[in-house]
Amino acid sequence: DNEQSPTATWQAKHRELYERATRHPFILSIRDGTVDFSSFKRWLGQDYIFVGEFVPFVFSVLLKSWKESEIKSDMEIIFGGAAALSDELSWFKNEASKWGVDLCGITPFTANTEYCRFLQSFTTLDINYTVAATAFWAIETVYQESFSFCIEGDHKTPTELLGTCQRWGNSDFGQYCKSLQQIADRCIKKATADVVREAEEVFVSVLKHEIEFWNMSSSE
Ligand code: HMH
Repeated sequence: DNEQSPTATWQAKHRELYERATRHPFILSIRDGTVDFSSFKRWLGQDYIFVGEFVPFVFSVLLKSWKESEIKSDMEIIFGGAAALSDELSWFKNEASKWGVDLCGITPFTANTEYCRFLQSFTTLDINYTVAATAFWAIETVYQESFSFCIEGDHKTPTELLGTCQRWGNSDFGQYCKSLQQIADRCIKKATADVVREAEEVFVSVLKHEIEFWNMSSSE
């Protein structure tokens, strides 16, 4: 119900953009088994760089929740996400060695650099908790919705990629994204009109960055 969830309203309002981010041709190609493994390897290397920048972003959201949230469980949920990133970086290193991707030799593409700059703007500028929590929820949810689609129903996802899809597509990660959505919704409902507008803009920006990130991965 839209009154209950401002973020769900935005997902519906920006449906077209949302679908382009969560049902991108790259994701569809994984699901139907036609994915080009060199595209997958490109995505892997680029996402490793992204996650390196995502770490300080998530810790900045954690810090904002500690300063600005009166709900203790927010910090616990965000800290859970922050703590999981250590494991995630190890996963990338392990996956890269399996695929013969040299993580030291990777240069970020423009779409990645721009997305990372966007993340950095949250740590350097005075962006409030509501807006940052909205961005955090959106970033995680695009991956969750994309990769869960590759492992549900009648998929033909290559066996070699199932682990990757499971990483973000599993139901625990789905539950974690729902918790982030509840945090964002609660903050948005209490926010001023200006902050609500800013949060919606940030949601749209995340979708655009995610689309560009997939484009970069799938094109040669
Ligand atoms: C580009 N978006 C991108 N990379 C990720 N790893 C996530 C979202 C989810 O953490």
